[in-house]
Amino acid sequence: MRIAIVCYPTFGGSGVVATELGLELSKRGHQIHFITYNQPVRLDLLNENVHFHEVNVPEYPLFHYQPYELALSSKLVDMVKLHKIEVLHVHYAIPHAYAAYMAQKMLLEEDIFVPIVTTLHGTDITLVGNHPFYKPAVTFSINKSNAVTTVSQSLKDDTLRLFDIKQEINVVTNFIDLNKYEHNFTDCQRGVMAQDHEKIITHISNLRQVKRIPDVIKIFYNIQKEIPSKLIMVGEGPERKKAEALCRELNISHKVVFVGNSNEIDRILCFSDLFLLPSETESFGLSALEAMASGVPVISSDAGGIPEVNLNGFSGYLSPVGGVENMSKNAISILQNEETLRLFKANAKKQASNFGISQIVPQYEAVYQKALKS
Ligand code: GMT
Repeated sequence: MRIAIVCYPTFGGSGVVATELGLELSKRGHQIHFITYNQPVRLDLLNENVHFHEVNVPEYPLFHYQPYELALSSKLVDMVKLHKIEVLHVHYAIPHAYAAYMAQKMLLEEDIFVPIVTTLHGTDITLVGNHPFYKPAVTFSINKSNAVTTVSQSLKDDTLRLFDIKQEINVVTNFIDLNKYEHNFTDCQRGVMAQDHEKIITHISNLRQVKRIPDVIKIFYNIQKEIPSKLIMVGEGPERKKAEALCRELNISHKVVFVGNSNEIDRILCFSDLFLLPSETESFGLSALEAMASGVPVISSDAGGIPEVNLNGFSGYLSPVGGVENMSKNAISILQNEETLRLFKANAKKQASNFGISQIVPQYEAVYQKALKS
């Protein structure tokens, strides 16, 4: 099949999922065309099955906001005609589903039909898309898609609760290439981050408010009082400065390393002992799955789709949002006993194996086939 994938090319989970999906589809013989404003961050390898087309938005001083949707729609029309694209798969509804609908309409004028598959990722529904300024357009473009998927059951429930949806919604969960996270815990160069007797705690996100970054710092503050440890903060975002200030206030700056955005998540997770994800809302929690695939147990909130990924008392622990004391206690209970830690690490890996890429990608292929018949 010739498939166009539209996504955000940044470090966010939706772009990562879209990129990994495209690469796996290409290995299965499909022709994949990424259409976005930059080459996706995890797309380092273009080959005869993987292509990248950049959406350019020319600057014009009249515009206070540059019309990205317009440029994207036009690009989609051109690419569908040039490469005989059979399916448009858009990740994150805003504004991709809307732009795809316009492209579909323009192509129909020339008797070309290309179905739209929209994958909802989370904040396009729970935070941004739900805003009254966007809601009518988001509802419209979801309903006009030929197939709709969500990355968890929880996100499907939220979509049906918050929007007037006439479309069937298929749950196709996020996934992971388990091979990328196969490593030996004794060979991870953990010495670069901590001394032998110290445990390594990790948090990875875009450091936005929804991730409750101050909770991450406070949980670590409680942990390090009981267990010699270091905290690695991966990612960039608006909460970073506040987090650094909180570390100074709590006098733990020397134990916390902010590494910024990284393309070496697998290396960092390789030497991590525990992952923290206390988010306010989370449709899935891809970073938690990446941690688990590396054999890192997860201390998280029970928000949104996280309980579908992290199993309480097995791969880690779940607590109510804001339950810093509870999360700290659970973290310490895992870290303070080597045998318990080993068990949780093994369980985390086992739980992650339910989300292997080869189990999930055929589900998208089935959705494409269905959309083609619509
Ligand atoms: O978490 C973010 O703020 C980034 C956002 C995105 O669109 O990239 O992540 C969302 O999609 C990910 C991939 O499907 C999910 O794993 C995240 O849980 C989801 N984030 C939220 O729902 C807050």
